[in-house]
Amino acid sequence: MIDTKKINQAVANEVINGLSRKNKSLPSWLFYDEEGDKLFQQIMNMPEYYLTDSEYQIFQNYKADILSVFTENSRGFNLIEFGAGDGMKTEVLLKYFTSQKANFTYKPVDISASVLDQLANRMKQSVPDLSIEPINKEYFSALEALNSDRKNPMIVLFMGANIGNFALSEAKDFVRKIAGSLRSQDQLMIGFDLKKNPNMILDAYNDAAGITTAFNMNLLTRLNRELEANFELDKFMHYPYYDPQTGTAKSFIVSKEEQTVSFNTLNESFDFKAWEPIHVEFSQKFDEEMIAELARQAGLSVEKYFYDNKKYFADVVLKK
Ligand code: AVI
Repeated sequence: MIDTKKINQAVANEVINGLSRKNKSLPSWLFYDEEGDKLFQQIMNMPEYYLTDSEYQIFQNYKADILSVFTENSRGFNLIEFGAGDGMKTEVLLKYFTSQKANFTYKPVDISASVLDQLANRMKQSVPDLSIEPINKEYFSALEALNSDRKNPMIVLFMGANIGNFALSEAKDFVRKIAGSLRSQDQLMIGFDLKKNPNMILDAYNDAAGITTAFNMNLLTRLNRELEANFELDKFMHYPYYDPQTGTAKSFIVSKEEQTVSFNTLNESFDFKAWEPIHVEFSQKFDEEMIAELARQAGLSVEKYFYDNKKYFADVVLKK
């Protein structure tokens, strides 16, 4: 590989591995460059994208019950959040917990220092009394570091249906790994998007205004910019799919014709057949049986389900 220019090696590796496969695929984290972050914010405001409102409603309706569950073992706790994003929903809980004088420290974890800075600034403004200690580490190094020195129980939050962006087998590994760091008084709260009318799910990943299409196609723009690829966007299309039996939603970018795409910085090119898909995202939907199985295989039990009014979404507290 030619490496004379400054390229993002992680992105380059994903492209080389993913586009060389018989069934082409690219990981969904590639969506989130600066433009992708903005488009995702817009998706969350689309009428079809019910997920954000559903989880927001859960926190509004059950913030007091959530605090009771979090404090049943100990008055003090560390609140560790993986993948907090802009913190809009977490803020509901943090404001309430602080107003109730709960004894806790909020520890958002992210590998991006700028994401943490933005989050900390937001919280300083909106929840001035909050005790916050951002952790600029990879998720599991953060848990390891926390475990080496703590008195209070920890509660790990992984909300916003982020668990659905793993393949189911990877989601199981992920929960098992978190469980390995939990002690008997600790808890884990995960946000799950639930199985529902398949058309509603499909629409959430195919909004009429075309924001999800723009979000997915932006991945190609990113590769054109960062790796000097020559994807012609009008020769590809966004194709969402949902299987109501397995609960798996997938997004594909499909090549509309036979073509070759070159990557200047990699000195590589990849051939596409007409209608050949690149799988770019899982958005797994769950039911209670699947959630119980996910917990069981990690040696955890389900302590409490919190649902929105329409049962579109659930935040579920698990414990050892
Ligand atoms: C971040 N994640 C939970 C979103 C989802 O619903 O899977 C990402 C997304 N992709 C397209 N629309 C939203």
